[in-house]
Amino acid sequence: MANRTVLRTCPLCEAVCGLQLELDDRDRVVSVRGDRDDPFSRGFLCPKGASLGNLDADADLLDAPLIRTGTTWREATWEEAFDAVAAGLGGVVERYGRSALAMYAGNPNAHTVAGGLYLPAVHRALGTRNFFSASTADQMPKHVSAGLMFGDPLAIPVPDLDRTDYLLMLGANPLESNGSLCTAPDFPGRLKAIRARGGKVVVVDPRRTRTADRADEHIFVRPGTDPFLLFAIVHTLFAEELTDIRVPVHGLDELRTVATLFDPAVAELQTGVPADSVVRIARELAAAPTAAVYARIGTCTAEFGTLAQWLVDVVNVLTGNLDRPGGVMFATPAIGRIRRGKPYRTGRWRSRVRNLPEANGELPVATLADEIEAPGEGQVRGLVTVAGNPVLSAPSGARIDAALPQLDFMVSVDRYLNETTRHAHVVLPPPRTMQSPHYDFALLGFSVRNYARYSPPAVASAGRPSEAEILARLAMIASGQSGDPALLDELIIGQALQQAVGTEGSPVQGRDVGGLRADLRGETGAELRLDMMLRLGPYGEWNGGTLSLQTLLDNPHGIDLGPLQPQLGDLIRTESGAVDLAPPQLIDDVARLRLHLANTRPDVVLIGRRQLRSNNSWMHNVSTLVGGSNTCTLHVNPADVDRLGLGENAVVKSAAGELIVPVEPTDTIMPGVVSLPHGWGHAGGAQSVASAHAGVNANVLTDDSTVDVPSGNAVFNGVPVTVSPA
Ligand SMILES: Nc1nc2c(c(=O)[nH]1)N[C@H]1C(S)=C(S)[C@@H](COP(=O)(O)OP(=O)(O)OC[C@H]3O[C@@H](n4cnc5c(=O)[nH]c(N)nc54)[C@H](O)[C@@H]3O)O[C@H]1N2
Ligand SMILES: Nc1nc2c(c(=O)[nH]1)N[C@H]1C(S)=C(S)[C@@H](COP(=O)(O)OP(=O)(O)OC[C@H]3O[C@@H](n4cnc5c(=O)[nH]c(N)nc54)[C@H](O)[C@@H]3O)O[C@H]1N2
Ligand code: SF4
Ligand SMILES: [Mo]
Repeated sequence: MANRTVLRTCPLCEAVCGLQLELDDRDRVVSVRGDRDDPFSRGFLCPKGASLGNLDADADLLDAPLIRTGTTWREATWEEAFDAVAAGLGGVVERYGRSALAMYAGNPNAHTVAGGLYLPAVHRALGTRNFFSASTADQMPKHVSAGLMFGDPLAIPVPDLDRTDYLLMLGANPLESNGSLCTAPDFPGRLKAIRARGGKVVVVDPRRTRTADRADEHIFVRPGTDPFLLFAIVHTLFAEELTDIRVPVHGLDELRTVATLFDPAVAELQTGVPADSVVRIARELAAAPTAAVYARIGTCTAEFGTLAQWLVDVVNVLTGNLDRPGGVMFATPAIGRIRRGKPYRTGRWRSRVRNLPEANGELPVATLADEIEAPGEGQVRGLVTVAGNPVLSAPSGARIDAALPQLDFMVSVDRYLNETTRHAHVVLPPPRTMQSPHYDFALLGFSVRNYARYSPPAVASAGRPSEAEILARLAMIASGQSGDPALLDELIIGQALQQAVGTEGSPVQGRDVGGLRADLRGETGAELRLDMMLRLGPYGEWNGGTLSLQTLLDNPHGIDLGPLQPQLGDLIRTESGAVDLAPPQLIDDVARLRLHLANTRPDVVLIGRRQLRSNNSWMHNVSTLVGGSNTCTLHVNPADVDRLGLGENAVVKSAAGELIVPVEPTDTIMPGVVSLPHGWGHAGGAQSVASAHAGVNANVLTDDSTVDVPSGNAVFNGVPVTVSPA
């Protein structure tokens, strides 16, 4: 048989590039290219996408479920494994009740069909409030800020990259990360295009990154101090009467009052950015025909993460750039948004041990170890993890590593035995990437152009359940049901259609549920559900449009759905019906920021960084990706190397832990700041290549006792440390 060509979306990062792969007669990937006919990515490909074949062929990927007794693992049949899960979870519930169960959902759930469609069912079926995810080690401050300002935690505006005249970027390095909460394949090319059309790009980062090298201007900022910089921009816009508000707002006077406290001189002291630069940037933002402020992980995983995200959108509103072409805009994904009726709130319940508020139905991962360790009613005894590695990715990771063995039962859905899943009693491995379907339920809601693309599985996974089926089985087990997991899909479809026909203004209002169900096409429950969601969505066949699953199957290169459209009026869900510029919760948190003014500055602070050929903790087992610049080293400014007398290795100590790390002197990092990438520290030896490039776990140093208060998000940047020669 000859080789065949397969088109699919790359599932490895938020850029959602279209790929064209060649498979041999044994279904092995022999080449990967960017899909030139994808209207969104137009052939763009990065080294990770190019290695998708190697990743898919990794010999250390699990092919069968594993069951552990003591320190011994054995392969099991799927029925045995599900029985062991039923006994394990059931035992915990019987002995301690459902409040002793917890779940941790990791980052790849944002990329998988199973994560998008079946994770909520598992969560509901577990019947516990102990839900944790990578979101509180990542973007929870954005959700809380969007929830409080716009009334909808998913209404996160993205910079309109292709039309903006001025981009101010803080704490993002898309030349390595390829972008986040801003789905934009070929982010580097889109940045270049801004400058080519006469626009300006300004990067604010404690490191002179590859992104900064491509910008018009780079500004060093002290880690964790972005809110002071942004506040000073707000201050200047008011003081110089440069505001140009074009959307309905609430709380303007209160905002103006708090902003008087934070002038550019205060910002200079805190951030290290000269006051005249701050003033100039405020003027440039106001003068640009269109401008967008975009801030990402460097500003989210910080002590004042939510304040930073709020101030970013405050600046976007004050300069007239919210919901306007060339400014920051909201995507209109093909799968319509779920409109929430009630105004957004956090703290509807609190964590048992530290009394931390819930946000978006989640508790902070920074308190996961507390909940497992602290005895008493509600102590976590049973844990389900899906696509996550909190031992390497959560703050105080070493504490989690020590806490997990105390659980009565743990089950992990993961392709690898790694630092976290090695503590499980049962591991349920989903099929490989090429055997899985792909649709970006989450990421296309944060896209710089409206777009849709579906990839059915390219290779059959005979004899093993899809990840959707694994999660559906878990949901049924957790709710004490048995039978065919397809029943779960029918139940969900039935409920969704029932709701749609009963909703005023719905495109199918008053229609017959049975008739609608009969229209749906798909080979699996997941496909049927996708078909339904596409048909109901804003471009859907049931909504006067053309989209259904079949349309996407007929257009395997993806479908361009046009540039972003203004839509704030339809989207806003605040009580006032206007953008809330001064949510009480955030104004309260400004008091915490003011207290910070009195703190003495630590001698050295730690930040993170991302590496182009890496992906959090799980791509270090691909030999074509590791090595070279992709190694775990501590970036230190040469002045600090001299001052601290550092040699080849350094001892780095924080309140949480201590590491010995190889030193890499570089003037790309500010003096007084050191940077260590996360996701390294491979232990346990189950992954052969990763073990040979182990590195150290940066999250031994990060401290789970500090969180961003409004969101509960972890703090990875600006961690006080001491650095000395090893
Ligand atoms: N110090 C520091 N720590 C950080 C960060 C930082 O900047 N600095 N960044 C944080 C951020 S932004 C994030 S998102 C988190 C990530 O935190 P996590 O999501 O906990 O960690 P990952 O390393 O992404 O782990 C993903 C896991 O999913 C598995 N996996 C991959 N694909 C699939 C799949 O299709 N199905 C299933 N079931 N499993 C799969 C992998 O084998 C791996 O075990 O880390 C956070 N931690
Ligand atoms: N190659 C690769 N791509 C990835 C990932 C990966 O691990 N590797 N992870 C994916 C995930 S889960 C995510 S969330 C995204 C994240 O995508 P990005 O947000 O672009 O992440 P980073 O590349 O870590 O860039 C963050 C930048 O913030 C800077 N920084 C640190 N502290 C501060 C601060 O206090 N203030 C300011 N202004 N800047 C600061 C850092 O120096 C760094 O350059 O990337 C995704 N893409
Ligand atoms: S940029 Fe992201 S989506 Fe595109 S090929 Fe690379 S890893 Fe895949
Ligand atoms: Mo992330």
